[in-house]
Amino acid sequence: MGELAAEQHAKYILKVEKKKDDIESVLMEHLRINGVYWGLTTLDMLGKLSAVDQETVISWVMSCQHESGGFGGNEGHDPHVLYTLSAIQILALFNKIEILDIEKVSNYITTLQNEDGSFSGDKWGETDTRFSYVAICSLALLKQLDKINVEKAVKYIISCKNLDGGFGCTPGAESHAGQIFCCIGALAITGCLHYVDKDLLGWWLCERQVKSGGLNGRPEKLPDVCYSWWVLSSLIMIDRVRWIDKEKLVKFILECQDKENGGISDRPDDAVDVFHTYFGVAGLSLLEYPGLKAIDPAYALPVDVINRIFLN
Ligand code: GRG
Repeated sequence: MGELAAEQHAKYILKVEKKKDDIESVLMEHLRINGVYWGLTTLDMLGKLSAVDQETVISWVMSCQHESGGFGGNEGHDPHVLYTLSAIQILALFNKIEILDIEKVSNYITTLQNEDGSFSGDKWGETDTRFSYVAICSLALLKQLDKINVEKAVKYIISCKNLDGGFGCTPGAESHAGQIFCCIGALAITGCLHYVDKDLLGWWLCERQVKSGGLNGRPEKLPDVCYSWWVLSSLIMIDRVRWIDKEKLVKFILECQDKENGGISDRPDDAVDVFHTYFGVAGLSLLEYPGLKAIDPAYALPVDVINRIFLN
């Protein structure tokens, strides 16, 4: 198992960031801004954010903004609330939120709230609890939460709660760890975790740990490093993280590293990518692995960044 190959992971992220024509970059072209957020947050947790040229990143992020105020996944792409959160998070990492036209960005997000309290991801109207989280997290980071109907947003999220204690993407949809993160994160940010049956949900979440120590996203599925984030952050927010075997999970994540060339994969011996590298390092940070900056389980940004925004 060994240790976290921190230097190699930082090198891997810096290298991927520069590449534009390999298969991973082509596949991620439409959501490049998400990839940049994953990469930069990983570098920050590893204490290596200063290796990046801030100015270049910031001017590229701003070039992804649409006249509506929302951000696209890449230059010239249509805006979506998922990409808008990544843009805000990247600027937050560099302490540059103030360069945004906050009114314009928050108006874009506000117009996506529907009558029933749910959020659409963009003007085409699909609703999903992912978009509720993203809208709430974005507006909270911009200190503009009072622009939406928070009570209705919370009511909608609660309507997505299932009998097993978990949450799905819409009312009645199957519980899934990714959606649970979104619902619990949104409820944590809005101070509404009292609506959650913490023991019932904590039980469902800790049952996600399989023999190898890794976590899956729902019953009978394979473990995947990304659930080290979705499941663990939720367990921390509801104060039940002691219900999983932390040591075994650390071991599983470390087994998914490419120790030579850097990067972390979904499962041992698979190909690495930026998404799993981020979730692996973020999971280790939540597990208090030595040498990593702490990450906030609700905002998915380093705790010092969150403190700078809310305590200053
Ligand atoms: C800022 C961290 C952060 C997130 C933004 C986009 C988003 C908000 C949340 C996504 C939550 C989510 C639904 C995550 C799950 C992603 C995933 C690996 C889905 C795979 O689903 P399946 O059905 O995989 O292919 P399983 O593991 O169920 O077989």
